[in-house]
Amino acid sequence: MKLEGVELRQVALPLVTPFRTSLGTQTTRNALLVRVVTDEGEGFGECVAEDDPMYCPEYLEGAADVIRRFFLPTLFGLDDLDPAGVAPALSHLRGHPMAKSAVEMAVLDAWLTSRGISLAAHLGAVRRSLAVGVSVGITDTVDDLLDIVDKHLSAQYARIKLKIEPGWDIEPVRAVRETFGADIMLTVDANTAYEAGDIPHLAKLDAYGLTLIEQPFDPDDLDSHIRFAARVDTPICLDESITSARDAADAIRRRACSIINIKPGRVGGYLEARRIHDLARANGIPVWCGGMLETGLGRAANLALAALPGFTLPGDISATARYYEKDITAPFVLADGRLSVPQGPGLGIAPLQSNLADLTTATEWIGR
Ligand code: OSB
Ligand code: MG
Repeated sequence: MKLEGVELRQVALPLVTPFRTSLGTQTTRNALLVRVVTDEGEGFGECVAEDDPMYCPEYLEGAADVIRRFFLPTLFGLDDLDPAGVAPALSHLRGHPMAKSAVEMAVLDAWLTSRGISLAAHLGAVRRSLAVGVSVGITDTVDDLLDIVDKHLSAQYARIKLKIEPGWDIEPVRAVRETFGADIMLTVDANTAYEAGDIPHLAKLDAYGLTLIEQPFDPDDLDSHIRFAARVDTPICLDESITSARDAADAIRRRACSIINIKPGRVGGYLEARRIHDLARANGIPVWCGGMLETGLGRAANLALAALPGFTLPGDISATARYYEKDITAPFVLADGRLSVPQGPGLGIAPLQSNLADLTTATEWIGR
């Protein structure tokens, strides 16, 4: 396959409700779409970097810049482009996993579509529908939180994840557990908001039967995760700390986590995500698919990945209505608490042209 040109498209999707985490409050999802045009057809990728480098060092404008300035000149020079060749071709360029993932995703979509193969089948999916979870932001009051959790449980989400930060941790967890009972699957995500000195406080979470505690400490502070994991019964899950299969192997070996959140963007692509899945599975470590408030394109690809056998916990892959009134694709709708895994060639879903036009804020064509 030969790359003929790439369209970089910025889209802006207003969120149905602001999403507050320990990192800040978000009201609009700005995303970067990558459309590759090849001699065998087209494909779409989504870059999950955010406006600001707070969750990770990447940010949207930087991702667009590194793609146009460094990735594309390299890829235009290849005579035979295939999905497995994207990461090796870009490996001399350090970092920027979310930008790399978006380009690899677009090449996967184009290549698989021209061969009539779904991303799910290509990755090794074993399920056609998945129970999914929902990530609940920090609210002004515990009563507001209970109302939101109640609504999500009524919609049959299989797992509730509460965002926590210092001052919003034990109390909301206790209230949700007391109100909705021992049977709901409940987790928390701190997005690195704590320090080693908080371990005695965080250990109180052990009383609430959480399925996991996600990323309490800095991405590079494996040591505190190791100490915390040794002190509590609740499994520790890493998100921000894991940026490659090598990181995952290291964290597992050092017992910094017993569960891994896999986000393809964070680890440089769906193929590296599958390698982490394979490694975790070989080590008896459950994985689940994290989310970055994806548009329908990223959601379709995440569903394909999360249908692999080692994804034994519900992912942060919620129905479209939890995020957006209008998405760039047809909406994903929960049925009995489950989402269907797209089965068509490539991503199995394409943008709705009129929605895409309405939500686009900028486009740029880069020819070979
Ligand atoms: O830490 O998992 C996270 C969203 C943006 C950045 C980081 C995270 C999240 C979420 C939302 O928790 C997951 C989703 O529903 O897309
Ligand atoms: Mg997280």
